[in-house]
Amino acid sequence: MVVPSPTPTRTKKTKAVGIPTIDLSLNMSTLSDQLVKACEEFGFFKLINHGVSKEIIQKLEEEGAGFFAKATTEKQRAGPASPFGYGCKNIGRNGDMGELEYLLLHTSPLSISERSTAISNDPTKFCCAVNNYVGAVKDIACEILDLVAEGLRIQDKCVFSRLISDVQSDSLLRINHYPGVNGIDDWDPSPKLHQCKSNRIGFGEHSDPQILTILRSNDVGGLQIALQDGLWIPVPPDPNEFFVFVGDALQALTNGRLVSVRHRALSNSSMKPRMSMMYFGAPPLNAWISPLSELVSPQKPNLYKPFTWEEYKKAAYSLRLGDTRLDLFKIC
Ligand code: GA4
Repeated sequence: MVVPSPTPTRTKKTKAVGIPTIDLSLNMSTLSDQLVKACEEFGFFKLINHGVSKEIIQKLEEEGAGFFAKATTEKQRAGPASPFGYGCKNIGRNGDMGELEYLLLHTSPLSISERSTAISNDPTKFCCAVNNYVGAVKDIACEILDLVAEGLRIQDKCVFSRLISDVQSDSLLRINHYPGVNGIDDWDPSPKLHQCKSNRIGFGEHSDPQILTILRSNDVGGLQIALQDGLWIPVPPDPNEFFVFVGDALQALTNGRLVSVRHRALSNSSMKPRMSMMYFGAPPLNAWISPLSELVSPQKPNLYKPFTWEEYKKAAYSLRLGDTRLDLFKIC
């Protein structure tokens, strides 16, 4: 496993960078422009004053913590993670590994209900916590996407949000649990004298394939994003706020104007485990993704061939985590 340098190295001189912050409570006409700017320059921003109740967040956090505190054999009853359920260390289907365990769920209420009995001793409580959380973050994602469409001067303001609010949407929820410094030995009891317990890869470098990701974590750090010049910057955790990532599908829909952000998580920098929950807003499997006509011009020719979300997912699962899968659909 490659151990990244803890201090980022600069490939070329860049200004000191601050992660953009978007205040959703500000009813300003410039909010949509600020959002577009953040998505163009970083493909990432911190979202404050989002209006999601603390109770909704806390209930899901409790369910996640309760599940990961169970004995390994019990957790394995909820696995494997392919297609949905509990996973430990294995990521995807092509040998990618990370120092984490996780729950991967489809957000359709039926799918959540089917999985809940293997995950929780109180499946109704678990379903409630997940459905309420997913409903709340989906609304936030739709609000952001409508503002982004406005900022891009697209006529149909719901062109992006419609894809993720569709009842057939293929959106996912993932809860990642990265062990604290002492937790690694529970998984790997073999005595390794010089085992390096800090800055191991929790979840390797990648971009998210979907339209938009909304992340919330506890107060333990580890998340890093890559700037467009390749510099990695740590994202200080903030349990009260969300972090938003542009995904590959939004990059394609906007003809490359908005960029999907490469990110990774390092584990074990803290005694306390990190727990993050991500909502991945995705289109229905049969939805077509192609650059919007308003964003294509002789100066900005079409960059991507049209593809369905199902085709894109297949491509993603046939490649490795860190591959730039959007390149497969580039018009040369
Ligand atoms: C990254 C974003 C989401 O976590 C995820 C991941 C998925 C998985 O863990 O099964 C993938 C990864 C993610 C991108 C490329 C493929 C698919 C692992 C992998 C190697 C659930 C998703 O949708 O894509």
